[in-house]
Amino acid sequence: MILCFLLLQWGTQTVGQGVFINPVNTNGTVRVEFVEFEQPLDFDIHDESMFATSDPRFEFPLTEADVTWLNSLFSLPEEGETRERKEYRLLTEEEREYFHRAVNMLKNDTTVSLNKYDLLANIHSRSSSNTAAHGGPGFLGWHRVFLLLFENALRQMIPTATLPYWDCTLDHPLSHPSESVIWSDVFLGNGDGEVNTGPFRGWNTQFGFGLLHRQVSSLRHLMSVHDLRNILEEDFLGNISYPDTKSSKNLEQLHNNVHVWVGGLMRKIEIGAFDPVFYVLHTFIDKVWEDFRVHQRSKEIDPTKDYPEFYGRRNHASFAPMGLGNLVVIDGISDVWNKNVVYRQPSCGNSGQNECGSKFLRCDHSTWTCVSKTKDEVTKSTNKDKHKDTTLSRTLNSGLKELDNLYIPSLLNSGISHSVYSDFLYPLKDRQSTAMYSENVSQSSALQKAKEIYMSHLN
Ligand SMILES: *[C@@H]1O[C@H](CO)[C@@H](O)[C@H](O)[C@H]1NC(C)=O
Ligand SMILES: *[C@@H]1O[C@H](CO)[C@@H](O)[C@H](O)[C@H]1NC(C)=O
Ligand SMILES: *[C@@H]1O[C@H](CO)[C@@H](O)[C@H](O)[C@H]1NC(C)=O
Ligand SMILES: *[C@@H]1O[C@H](CO)[C@@H](O)[C@H](O)[C@H]1NC(C)=O
Ligand SMILES: [Cu+2]
Repeated sequence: MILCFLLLQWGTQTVGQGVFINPVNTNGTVRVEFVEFEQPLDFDIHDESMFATSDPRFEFPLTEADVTWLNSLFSLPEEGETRERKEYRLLTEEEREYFHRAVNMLKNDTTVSLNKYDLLANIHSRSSSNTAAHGGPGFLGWHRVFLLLFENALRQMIPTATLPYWDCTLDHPLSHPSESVIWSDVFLGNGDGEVNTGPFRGWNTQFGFGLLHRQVSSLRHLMSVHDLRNILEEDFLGNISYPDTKSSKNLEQLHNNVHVWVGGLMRKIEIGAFDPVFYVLHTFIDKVWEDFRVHQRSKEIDPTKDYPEFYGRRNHASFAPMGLGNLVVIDGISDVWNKNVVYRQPSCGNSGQNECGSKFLRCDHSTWTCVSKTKDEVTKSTNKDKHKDTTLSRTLNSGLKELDNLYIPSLLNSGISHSVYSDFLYPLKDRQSTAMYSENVSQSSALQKAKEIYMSHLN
């Protein structure tokens, strides 16, 4: 009886393994409340050992103020509230300033535990090991919801702020992508060592991880246009996700490489979100996923009904709790999250000086694609009068690089299990055992329980 009522009220649709519950209220708000991150179910399975064991420091109890604030982030854009997410280098000076200021306002706001920026980063830390955030097909949906929470937080500070994205395929063609203008003080600040230029200079982090630091370009590689083409050759979410996909088409693995390439805080799953690079990278990944969903629609595949039956770890089962509010994993593939989001990408074709629509980009006429300018190019072309002693800053930076290296061993001593992004590969050789977990949802008591918990929250 009650169930029927709910079904009518929330407009459920049947898909794949079970029932998809649309998380949106009739008035457009998302009906969720923030629940603490204690795993409500026993997901204790033998192959969890390769994932980060949660650091007890991340698990401090949330205060009422924390929960109230986190709850306030669970809302969808209002009707007509379009959020244009542009490539970082396409932002106007004013938009860039708003984004940077809003991020810093979150960092400065200590009305919640730590501060608002770090509390959200901590939510990612807590979720890194025991939810669908990583290591499976729930990855994209989890981060899509998380981005919306962060964007809502920005807009509480500056109502017009949105998330820019860092399209690292624009940097990939450079002979030294670390020289991209993205690592200048106009954008993310320096990438070598402690961040002492740009909008996030001098930032501290939490839990003893020191000052914000990076080590760009020391390991792995950025994503390329070729990677994007590979992704778009596939048709289903399962074809571009763990556990079932080889790395050249695995969007999560491709993104892991970028995390490692940036280095420093970004290199570790548990603490990556303490560097704002996390958000501009994830917004890019989300854009790639949205392009993929458009491609799916062109082939008459409905992305809101496409969740793979072979999902690997139990945390990625359709009805496992997402770990964000009382959403479940499959809610992540809904269209509601990005309904009001528009992605704007650069393309060659503008006339005049800024062919790619930005003084920070140029058009490569041999491939007819946009490519980032380097720091030097930008300095030469736009800042002739602003004199900079690059030799001095290089010397300074190489000194800092050594400093940066010091962080890595000290982390090793801290007793944290190091799930470096690279170790996040699902062991395909273990496919036999993982197949066990892709069971009939309605027969699984744990998942049944998850469903009940979810339904009771809706009640
Ligand atoms: C939307 O509906 C929910 C559930 O009925 C209610 O709790 C919430 O206050 C409403 N929000 C607005 C903005 O009207
Ligand atoms: C954040 O606080 C610092 C130190 O008090 C201050 O210099 C800075 O202007 C503040 N930033 C914002 C965006 O409020
Ligand atoms: C893509 O996914 C579909 C549906 O799960 C599957 O049938 C197909 O074999 C996959 N293709 C590849 C190349 O893995
Ligand atoms: C799942 O289990 C239920 C209950 O035992 C059964 O009715 C249903 O046919 C099963 N579905 C599949 C796809 O095996
Ligand atoms: Cu993540």
